[in-house]
Amino acid sequence: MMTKGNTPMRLSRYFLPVLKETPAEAQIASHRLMLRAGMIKQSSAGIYSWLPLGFKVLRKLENIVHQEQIRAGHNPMLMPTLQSADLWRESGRYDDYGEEMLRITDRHGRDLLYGPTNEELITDIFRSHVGSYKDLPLTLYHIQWKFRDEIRPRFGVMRGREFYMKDGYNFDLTREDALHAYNRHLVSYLRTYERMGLQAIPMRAESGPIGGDDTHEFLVLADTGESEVFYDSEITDLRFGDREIDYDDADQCRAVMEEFTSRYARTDDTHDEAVFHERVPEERRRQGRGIEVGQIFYFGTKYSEPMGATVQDRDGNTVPVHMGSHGIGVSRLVGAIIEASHDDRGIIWPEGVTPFHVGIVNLKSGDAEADAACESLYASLEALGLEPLYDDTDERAGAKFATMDLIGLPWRITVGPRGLKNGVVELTSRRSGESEELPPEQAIEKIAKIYESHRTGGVFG
Ligand code: P5A
Repeated sequence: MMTKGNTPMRLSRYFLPVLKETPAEAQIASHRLMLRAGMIKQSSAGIYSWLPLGFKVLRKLENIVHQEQIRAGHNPMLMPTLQSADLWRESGRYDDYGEEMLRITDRHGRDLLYGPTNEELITDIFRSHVGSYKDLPLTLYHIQWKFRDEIRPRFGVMRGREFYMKDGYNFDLTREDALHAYNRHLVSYLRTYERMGLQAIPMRAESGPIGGDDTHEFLVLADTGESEVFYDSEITDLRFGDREIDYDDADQCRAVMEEFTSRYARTDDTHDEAVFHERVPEERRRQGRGIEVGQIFYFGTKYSEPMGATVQDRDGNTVPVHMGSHGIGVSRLVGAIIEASHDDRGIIWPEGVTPFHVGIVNLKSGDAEADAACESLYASLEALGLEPLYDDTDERAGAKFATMDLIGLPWRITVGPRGLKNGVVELTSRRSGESEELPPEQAIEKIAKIYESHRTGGVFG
């Protein structure tokens, strides 16, 4: 079992500044709950500090993204946040991008910008090092902070100005190869979101400032989503599940892409009421809202041509490479998961992304037997590579339960003198609210079993 990077924690040592009051500025559940659970603190409009609990979830998501990217054969790397304006002048986007781009001048009077995306920077790296079709196909990606000076940052991390994005870029010899890369990304994204406990539906969308005609956005259905969506209800029955896929096999990737995109599903930018009515029977027509958690693009030679990113093909001709880019809104996903999974009492983390696997509540801190039982549970869980959060404080039981419910750990073990007399602790599911009494060893076994299929290990683990 994987133990790398695990951090179990005692609440008495943890920085978890939960709020009793509901912050007035927060309009949607995820924003309210992230503030109340002490996950983030706004530093200025659309810019947040990630406090320990929020940071831990962000890292879990990042880890899943890395693992699924690497599984698909993509190369992890890291590019800077600040970029030279000159590169963007080469592609023509420096002027086109508009006021969303934060422009900076350094002490020598050179124009820089805080990257809103990295098509230019990666194309520059590619053209400096790659010259032959033999080095293709190639996909490079990183997970890095981005800045977009959104006119109306809102809903906490959902529409931030500074936000964390996984952005990947594929380089291929032909349009056909690049479409394989597109489909490969679509498949790997389906897997990625499902591991996070989410259903994200690929929908036809507009490409905006990134460019190209082929693009899908991935949307999580939620009433508070910013995008209006129209879809065939059949699409919500599709699951990627645990099927094995060979990402190098273009036919396999295409088949999955077709399965998940053949039914009508569009955002309002591309919605066509006539086509909707023609293709979808009335009882299956749905209109709703969604949160955009990712987008994939194929834009051909839009950047490679003006920037001279070329390779020699098999016949010795110099040709511009075909490219696409693919983004996952990692910080937005924290909010999207909460929007999709919470109740009146707080967050309910899916097992795949929970900051701690299980909470241990000591009903009588200071009682020698209760303390010893909790310590033993804590040590056993840690030895199994799991991350418990142990509430060892001397708060009242009610307050301890309220905090556990608010921060949303999927499982809680409650330990008290009365139960211990009978040799049992209580195991409670946050989602169903159901509890069962069982001996501590059995509670541990059960928790270990639940998490067997949700092991994320360390970064790249
Ligand atoms: C694809 C990667 C791009 O930028 N270039 C590189 C392409 N696509 S995108 O759709 O514009 O952004 C990718 C994802 O980033 C998230 N996102 C945001 N998250 C929080 N706050 C924002 N202001 C914000 N803007 C974009 C979205 O999830 C989007 O799908």
